Amino acid sequence: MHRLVGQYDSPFLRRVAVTMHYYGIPYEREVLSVFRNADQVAEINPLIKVPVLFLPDGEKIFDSQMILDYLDEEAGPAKALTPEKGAERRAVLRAVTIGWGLAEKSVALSIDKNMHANAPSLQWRHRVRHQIKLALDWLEAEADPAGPWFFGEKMTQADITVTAALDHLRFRHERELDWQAHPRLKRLYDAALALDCFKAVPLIEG
Ligand SMILES: N[C@@H](CCC(=O)N[C@@H](CS)C(=O)NCC(=O)O)C(=O)O
Repeated sequence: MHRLVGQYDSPFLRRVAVTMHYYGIPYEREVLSVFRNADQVAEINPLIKVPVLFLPDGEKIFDSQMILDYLDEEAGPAKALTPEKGAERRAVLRAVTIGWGLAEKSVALSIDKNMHANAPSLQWRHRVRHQIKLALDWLEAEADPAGPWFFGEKMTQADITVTAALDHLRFRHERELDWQAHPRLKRLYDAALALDCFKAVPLIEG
């Protein structure tokens, strides 16, 4: 059995877990917090980061993008949510990178609010909020106008990653979201959250 280390409130872990449900790859989870259980996480990953995926034979993979790469290989090219090669692959990865980066900025803002509450760098916080806005605007402009998914009729990893990032933003920093300005993102977000693979991985602190 695969073992996935981390909490569902991590957008990085969540996009991995949703993808595993989508591919029908079962896993058990080890719920460790990178803050409360930092020593245990450090024994697993020297960067003290999640997600980490243990394969059934004990091999481990760090970082959500590396894990998705492995999962795509397991699923095979016909089912993989990231095309195997060429311009189509690069287009999906381009959108995934901005969605993944959006998640990174949303998490950075949470860490800043929790850990630097007494000494905030307003300049840095302003920069992160600006990066979040620009990423949202870019995703909105690039998403297929007719939808329902980022690339039209076919769901890809871009939809899962962007939805995991948007849901983290909604959960932690709702003020940063302006759904009226981003109707294409709202449509794909609603469509993705209605899928069984997303329902199986609720955004909870644990
Ligand atoms: N690039 C990594 C980022 C993972 C990441 O930053 N995870 C957060 C949890 S949401 C974490 O472990 N933060 C602890 C830290 O960076 O100190 C990935 O995509 O997996």
